[in-house]
Amino acid sequence: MQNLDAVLKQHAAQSDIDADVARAVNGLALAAASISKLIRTPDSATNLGAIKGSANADGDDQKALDVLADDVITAQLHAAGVAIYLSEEQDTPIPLHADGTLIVASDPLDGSSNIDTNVSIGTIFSIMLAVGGPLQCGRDQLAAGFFVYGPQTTLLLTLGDGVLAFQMDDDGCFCDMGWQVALPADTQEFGINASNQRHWYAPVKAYIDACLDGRDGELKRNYNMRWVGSLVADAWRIFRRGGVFLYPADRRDGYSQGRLRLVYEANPVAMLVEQAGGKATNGTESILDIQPQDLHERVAFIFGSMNEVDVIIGYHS
Ligand code: AFP
Repeated sequence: MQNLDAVLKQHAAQSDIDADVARAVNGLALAAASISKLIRTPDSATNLGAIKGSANADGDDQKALDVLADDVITAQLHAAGVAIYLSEEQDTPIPLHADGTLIVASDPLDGSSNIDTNVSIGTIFSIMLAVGGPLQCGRDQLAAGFFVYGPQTTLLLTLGDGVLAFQMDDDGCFCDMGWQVALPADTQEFGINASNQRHWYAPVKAYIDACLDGRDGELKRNYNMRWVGSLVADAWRIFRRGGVFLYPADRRDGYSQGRLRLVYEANPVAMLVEQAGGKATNGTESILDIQPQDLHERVAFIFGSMNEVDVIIGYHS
């Protein structure tokens, strides 16, 4: 089995841009290995879930690990010669190298509310050409992926030609899992935070009601539900066995466009989903075709098994 380094070397041989992409992904892998070690190292003096007293661009409390992960990633992207870093933890774009060719956008620590509950958390990233500027459609991504810091430390990666999966060994090396990543087209498993049901708009409410009605309902099949509350953990499960994930827009203040951020959460996951044969939408439009207007803008995010996402789109039309 090839390890990540070998896969990136092969990719780098194709063109200069690909060589820069390979360097950036390698830098992110080094950062992820450090973050994974930080999470696993017993240290009673440091509470990684401690609130830093500062807030990110969206007013979310920053946890100690949010800031630590952001610092580690910034340092590795600087070492990798990246031009600009876009982060959930930084209000504005961070210039790194004026002669760099790439922009890397990242959610350095996804699932912060799960940090001190020993539930899987992760790092999400998107790589684009610097010439396109910070607000590019997801279709313009050159590469995307996410790391999961769970029972295993893993990476799901696309370089624009299918999806590859890696697991980190004790030396911090990411080894190919030999898994042909292909999203099953059908599923009977959905993921949504059902505590928000009273705030949902009619299409999502009707779909989830139909799922809960089971075999006697209009969808004529029984459904299961899973919700971890970490996008990376819910996404990894869906890549593994199929399913649909919904974080829709709802009537709560601040949620008229959902909760997840388009540039560094939805776009990279959507690229992986489409590369694995699935579908990603806001209910009416493909996520990858949405033109971002703001670095931290939110988007209603629905993705997963192709045929089931089509059913959900049907409820929106
Ligand atoms: P945090 O990083 O603030 O924990 O948010 C995690 C997240 O962005 C995403 O990973 C989850 O899918 C979603 O929010 C969970 O949201 P709820 O807490 O509303 O279920």
